[in-house]
Amino acid sequence: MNDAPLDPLTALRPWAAPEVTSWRRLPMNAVDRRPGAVPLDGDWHFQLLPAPDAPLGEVWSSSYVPGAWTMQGTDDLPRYLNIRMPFAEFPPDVPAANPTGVYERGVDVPAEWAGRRIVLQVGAAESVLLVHVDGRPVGISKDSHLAAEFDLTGLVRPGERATVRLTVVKWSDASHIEDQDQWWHGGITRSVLLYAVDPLHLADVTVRARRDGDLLVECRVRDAGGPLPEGWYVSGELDGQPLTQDAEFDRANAEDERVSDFLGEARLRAAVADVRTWNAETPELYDLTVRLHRADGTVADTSRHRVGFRDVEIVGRDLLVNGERVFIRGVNRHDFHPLTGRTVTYDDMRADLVLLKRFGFNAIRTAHYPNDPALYDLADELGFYVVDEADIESHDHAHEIADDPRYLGAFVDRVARMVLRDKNHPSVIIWSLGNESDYGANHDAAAGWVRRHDPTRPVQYEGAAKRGWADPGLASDIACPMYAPLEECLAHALSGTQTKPLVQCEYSHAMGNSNGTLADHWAAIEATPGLQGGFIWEFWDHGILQRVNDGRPAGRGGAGLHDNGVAAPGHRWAYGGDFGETDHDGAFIADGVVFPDRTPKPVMFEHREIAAPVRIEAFRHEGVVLGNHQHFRGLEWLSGEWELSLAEGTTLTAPAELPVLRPGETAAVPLPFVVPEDGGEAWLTLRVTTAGDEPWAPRGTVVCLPQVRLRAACPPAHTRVPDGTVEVDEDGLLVHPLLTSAPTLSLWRAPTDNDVLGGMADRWRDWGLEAPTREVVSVRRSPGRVAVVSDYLCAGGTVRHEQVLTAVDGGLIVDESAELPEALHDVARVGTVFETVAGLNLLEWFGQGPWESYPDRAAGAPVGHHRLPVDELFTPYLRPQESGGRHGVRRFTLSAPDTTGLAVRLDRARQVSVTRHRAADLADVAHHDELVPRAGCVVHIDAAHRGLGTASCGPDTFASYLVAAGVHRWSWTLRVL
Ligand code: IPT
Repeated sequence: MNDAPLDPLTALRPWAAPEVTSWRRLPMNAVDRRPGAVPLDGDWHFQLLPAPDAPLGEVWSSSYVPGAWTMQGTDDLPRYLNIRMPFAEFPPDVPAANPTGVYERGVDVPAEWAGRRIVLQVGAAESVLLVHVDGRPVGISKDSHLAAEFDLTGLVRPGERATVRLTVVKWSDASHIEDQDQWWHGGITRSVLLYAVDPLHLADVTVRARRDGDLLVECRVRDAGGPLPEGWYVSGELDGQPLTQDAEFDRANAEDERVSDFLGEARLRAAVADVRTWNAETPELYDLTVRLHRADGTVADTSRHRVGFRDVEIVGRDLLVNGERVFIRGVNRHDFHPLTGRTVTYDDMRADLVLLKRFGFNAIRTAHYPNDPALYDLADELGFYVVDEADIESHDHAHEIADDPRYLGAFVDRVARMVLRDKNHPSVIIWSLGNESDYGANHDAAAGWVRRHDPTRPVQYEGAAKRGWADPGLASDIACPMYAPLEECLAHALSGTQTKPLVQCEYSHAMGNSNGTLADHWAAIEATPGLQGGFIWEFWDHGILQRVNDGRPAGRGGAGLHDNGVAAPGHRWAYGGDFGETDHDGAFIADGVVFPDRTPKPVMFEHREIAAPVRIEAFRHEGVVLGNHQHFRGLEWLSGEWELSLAEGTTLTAPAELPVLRPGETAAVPLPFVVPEDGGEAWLTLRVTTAGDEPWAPRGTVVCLPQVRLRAACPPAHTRVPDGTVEVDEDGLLVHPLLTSAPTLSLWRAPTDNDVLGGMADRWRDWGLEAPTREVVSVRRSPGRVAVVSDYLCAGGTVRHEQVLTAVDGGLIVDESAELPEALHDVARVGTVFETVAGLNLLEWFGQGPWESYPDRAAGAPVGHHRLPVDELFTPYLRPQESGGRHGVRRFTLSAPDTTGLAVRLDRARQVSVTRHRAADLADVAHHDELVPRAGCVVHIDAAHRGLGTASCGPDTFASYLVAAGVHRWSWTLRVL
């Protein structure tokens, strides 16, 4: 029997009561209280109980705040499930086994806080927070991604020590509406602090700053003790210039009999002349200070804000920022960290945003909850358009909850508190009501609240847009589908029935080796009025750094245990199932454009080029036409250098003078080079870098590499007159001193995540493409030439392969063909594979690079002379899969440090890969750390290679990137260096 006195905070089991969204929690507001506060971050006494009503034990351990206990050595480990809830109970119920963290610490309340109003702020706790001070109940809060404040005045004594206890219950009714696609954790994941204000204080400040320079600051004032004292007033200044008090508003308020003595309202105004407007390209900010004065003029409270003047409107079917139809080059971002799980620092967030800026992104959707508050400060400062999303995703029980009145309060509460917190950020251009929660009356209620409270921004909700892009109902001003096929978007934009801007809230799923057809999407978006962009899913691969020996998260001590996307020996990036969960969604959590340590994946370079602010529009006679593709900026912040790459020569460079161009303008620029007569295929690249330091990039950072071909290649004039000898074995396989495995036909690749989840991998397995049986049909020898015909017998059909090996001066020409029967209409690749001796560790090539590229993800890899160590060619996707390919390769050498090696010249630009892994090596393991590199190189030369697409969640690649049945021909020459 537990004879402890009944605790009101637990007695009503608030963790299974959706009607209880909070108890005695203070209203959300936009006043920043961090300056002058007492931080309570650090080690807290900690106990993990098996259930919220379990008795406290005797033994305390410690846990670091902010942080998730699931990442700090408890037996309650992270768990990944996407849609399905991790327990069977139906909303609002939760399992009896319900990990509950009890955090406790002493807090010295400063003596000088006597007479002040003392407030506790808990940055975020998931999913229910119960607060006690010195054993007395203080309050309750839900919403794992917004701060909760509680008034401790009268409960703590200035000059004395108080014991603060924060009880965090992991599973609750709220978990059912926090069913986002991410790891489940438990803990206090954002900072905790204590602050004091004068009883007479600013309860909230709302800033409205328009692009015409009109500034309105609305202040709400309260006195903790009750009625406001006589004579208070507010003042303010913007960049040092005093604001005007809105006397007319004061007069109207004074005459309004509804206005009581308990709530003070005041307005400040300014009309800023020659205002520098805010947009994502030039995020101009002004400093605003608001002061609340007592009658005698002394200052009772101060609030500081950074203000951006800008307008967001929807006109017709266009979303306009400052009157411009801007493109939304967005990404979905979670608060994620591989060492802490969910807790991110200011520096982490800055690093995220700096990286995104450098790769051409201009927008963030805070998937799927309000991100850490500092994110929005950084977005204001660095320049991002933010779709701010409320913490609502009821994926597993979406239909039941959307209309469940018990959850009505929670929906409105979550949306309203987000708006109250973030309303002053110029970066926030759209409010989102949440994610994947069906569509019901609860959404319309939340939308109604926002429309009344903040008429200055559009509202969006994908679940509403689902019912019809032209008529999403009350809850969405934007047609914001997810993973809609491009042809459907185009059809809608061209239909004549479009009424809303079309901005996909999620598209181009970045799981593993992915994001095929991104350039095709953008070509269509930029060419089609009505289409305005979207948000790639997603920024991070959420791999948690894990020790392999004991399966524990490395935690905060794991700093530095990774490099270039790869976990240090003895460690790996954990995904679903790696913490012993039997029910999980595997590597679906690893679907970002950056690795868990923020190393950019190759798609980032693709994106950078697609978003290029300056582009080569055309090549005419002796010049090129350059265009400015920004919305607000000229080119003066950029500098350029021309590079001329000759296939049969080197790369010449010359400084480039960028023309003065306003957004949307083009100009012809003379060619800086006389293109030499010889040298074969010629490419001109404009290497565009930052001319000076930008807040997100030092001077000289590459911004884009637009390119144009000046001269095509002449088809190689092979002389096929045999000269020398060709050695083959009894099976007709080439015997060569540098090859450990002869060139044979390859039809398969290690399935990418898209291949697996899109069903291609299964089909290829059924067809037996991985290891067909090779049967020699004929080997015909003539002087200096061997012609080998073989059949590759697959369950799905027989592929006839012909290989003619001709010895020529100093080398070998390999002419090949493969005939795929109709049944094999969509294979991974058709090409040659061979393996080399060890020691050939450097690849030099003329073709696209230097980073990985594939047929449908090749817009960002310029053609040129590239060189990389073989070990750096491979991209370490978390779940090993086809990787390391280079598109458009014309020729390459593979050499040892003593410059011996081999040289390969291709008949035309082809997909090539050089790695340490056979396709089967990759397909056989689940994690990168299980791969054992081979000493030699595995070389693929593909006549055709299937595009990547995005079929792990969304559309597959386009038909034009598939490998067709029928006859494929290719040829290449092999020489010894
Ligand atoms: C969509 C989700 O909104 C997102 O959180 C993530 O799960 C993404 O898919 C895939 O990684 S929902 C999906 C069922 C279309």
